[in-house]
Amino acid sequence: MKTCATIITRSSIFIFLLIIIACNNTNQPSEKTNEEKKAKIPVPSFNADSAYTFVKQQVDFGPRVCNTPAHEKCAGFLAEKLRSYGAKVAVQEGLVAAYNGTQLRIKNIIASYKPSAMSRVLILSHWDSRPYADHDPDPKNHDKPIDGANDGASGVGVILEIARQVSISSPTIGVDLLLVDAEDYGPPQDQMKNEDTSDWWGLGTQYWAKQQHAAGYSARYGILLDMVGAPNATFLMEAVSMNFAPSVVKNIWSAGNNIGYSDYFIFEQGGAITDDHLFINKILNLPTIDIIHLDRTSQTGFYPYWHTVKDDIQSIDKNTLKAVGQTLLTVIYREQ
Ligand code: AHN
Ligand code: ZN
Repeated sequence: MKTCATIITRSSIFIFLLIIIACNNTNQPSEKTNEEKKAKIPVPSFNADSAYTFVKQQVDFGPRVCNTPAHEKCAGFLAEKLRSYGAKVAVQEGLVAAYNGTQLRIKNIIASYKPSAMSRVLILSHWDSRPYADHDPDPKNHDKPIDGANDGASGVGVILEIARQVSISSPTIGVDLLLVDAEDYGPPQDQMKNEDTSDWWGLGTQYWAKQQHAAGYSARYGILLDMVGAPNATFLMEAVSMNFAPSVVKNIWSAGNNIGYSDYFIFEQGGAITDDHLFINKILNLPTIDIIHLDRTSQTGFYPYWHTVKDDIQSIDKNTLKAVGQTLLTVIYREQ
């Protein structure tokens, strides 16, 4: 027989449960469902073998130093490849003065997907290679050009594989892939030592930032890839990126960690680097970050073969290309 007390207890438990359900439906869980929805968006699998082939194809032209036939041929290869993956491709040609007065014929190559979409993301890397191995342990190599398998070709290889993936299945947002020229024509190590030489780097990016390929260009944010192919690379949270676009850095580092690449994307602040992203932030005001291999234990602060003749195809590791490429695809495809 039910007593009055049991009825009261039962109904109060019922009401209590209703309150809990009601609360659950209003507060944070709606955010949670958004996150959950995002996590269910399928992300294509980045093919590191394909990216590696793209790195090798660039290196096989020889050093892509401005004003050389290898540079000219590689530009044609890159533009053609991007066109073959269905992008709208623009080649921006220009003449810029190097630190030593040399006039450099530059080509910035821009591949756009969904060019009329308002919501876009910009991914960039430099495609030229440095004319001097000025950090080589052997001084006889200091005036030799480098292959730049890691310094240049690795970022471009990742970008070409992203183009291939986007051509197969389209993400919601528009994507611009920008291959900038003449990043690495800065003065050799022992010249102009006591001057600020920042503006002699990133010449192609400076050119593009002052006049984009499309009038009124804008994007939500930009991601620069620099030296993303060495074995066991460590990507510290570079200081210029943290200054101009901290939330973009944190979002990408979280995405990388969530899918298992915590050995690469390290939640530690690194130093400030004069790199292409600096000019895009300063000139265009477009929040842009740098995924760059920073190594606290090496002499230069970069990967050990930086600006040496050993920056060749042998120094490229597919695992690093995969970590960076898969993280980027995750970020791009989950952007709504
Ligand atoms: C300077 O050494 C001033 N900046 C490094 C940017 C760079 C060179 N990235 C690749 N090569
Ligand atoms: Zn370099």
